[in-house]
Amino acid sequence: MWNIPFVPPTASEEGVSISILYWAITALAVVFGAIVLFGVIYLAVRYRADNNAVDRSNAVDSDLRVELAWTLVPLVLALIIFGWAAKLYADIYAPREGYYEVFVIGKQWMWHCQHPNGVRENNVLTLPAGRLVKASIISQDVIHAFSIPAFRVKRDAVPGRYNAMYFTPTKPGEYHLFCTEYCGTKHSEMIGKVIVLPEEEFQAWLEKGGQGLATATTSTGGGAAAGGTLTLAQQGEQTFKALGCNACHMNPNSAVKVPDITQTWGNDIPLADGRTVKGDEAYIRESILNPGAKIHKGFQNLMPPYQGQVSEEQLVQLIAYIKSLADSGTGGN
Ligand code: HEC
Ligand SMILES: [Cu+2]
Repeated sequence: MWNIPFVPPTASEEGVSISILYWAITALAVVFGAIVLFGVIYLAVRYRADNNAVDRSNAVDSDLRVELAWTLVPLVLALIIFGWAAKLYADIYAPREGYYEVFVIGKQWMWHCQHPNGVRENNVLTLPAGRLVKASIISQDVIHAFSIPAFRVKRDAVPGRYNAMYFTPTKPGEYHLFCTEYCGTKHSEMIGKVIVLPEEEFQAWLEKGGQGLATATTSTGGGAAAGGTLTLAQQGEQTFKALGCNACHMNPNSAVKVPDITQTWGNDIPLADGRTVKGDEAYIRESILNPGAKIHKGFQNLMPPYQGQVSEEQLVQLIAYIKSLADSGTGGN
């Protein structure tokens, strides 16, 4: 009982700022609480019924200065806290640049994590210290929530949608990982750990394909190609072929006229109904599962829907592959 810490360790840049905000709000609450508490005690004692020492004639029943003070001071304080908290919120949830990306898939009842170089981990997430991390989070079944108290971050894992959050781990060590959204019988067992390694150790760990640590649940990526693990994008390329996507896409002899998917990622996609959408994870995901929902302008609804035929893991791979086509200069802008 007594080894439960009063606050969790603070092991991310964002966590430090959030802790400062948290203690500032606590301090304000204590100060105002004390003013009210001691004010009540003082007035109750001074104006008690049998105290004849006080003059009760001409009692003041309003004073504009006092009313303005107790309205404006809390208003200004509340606005400062709002602005401060909104900035910290945006640091975690608004898009940022220059990150290391991991994909997190929640399922009843475990966390599955995928690194860009192909390393996979179950209920463990290994991260480098001192680097901005983007976690792209999705669920395979019900709503879960991915929570790392030591970093002061959490985000819902929602089926059908990629939710992102950003944070910068600072201190190497081992931290708790929780599901914080009730998700069924074994919700309380949906726990794991986040391991933060110094940058060089992390690189060495990645190169060894995620081996070498006491994380028996870690496994290397699919397809044992010569030379080691396949990257996430390479796994995606294999999945692409395995599902027969290349019968139409990336095939110069395709009988069906298809959009150039090297031009999909990061570009504005014109749709047949006149709208324009961004070629992001959500668009690619929907284009695979339910292609008819958004038809690329100038093309026909000839792609079969893959709903129910691809797993979340395969979708993450396919997205990484299509993204890599744009990044590698074979297309893109
Ligand atoms: C029978 C041919 C065919 C197959 C097989 C096929 N597609 Fe398509 N795909 C199309 C056509 C036609 C479109 C354009 C119409 C549309 O937007 O649905 C398209 C559109 C797309 C788009 C949107 C691209 C953009 O820039 O708008 C993506 C992404 C995509 N396909 C991925 C895949 C993946 C991944 C697979 C395999 C799981 C696959 N396709 C299998 C024919 C095919
Ligand atoms: Cu859960």
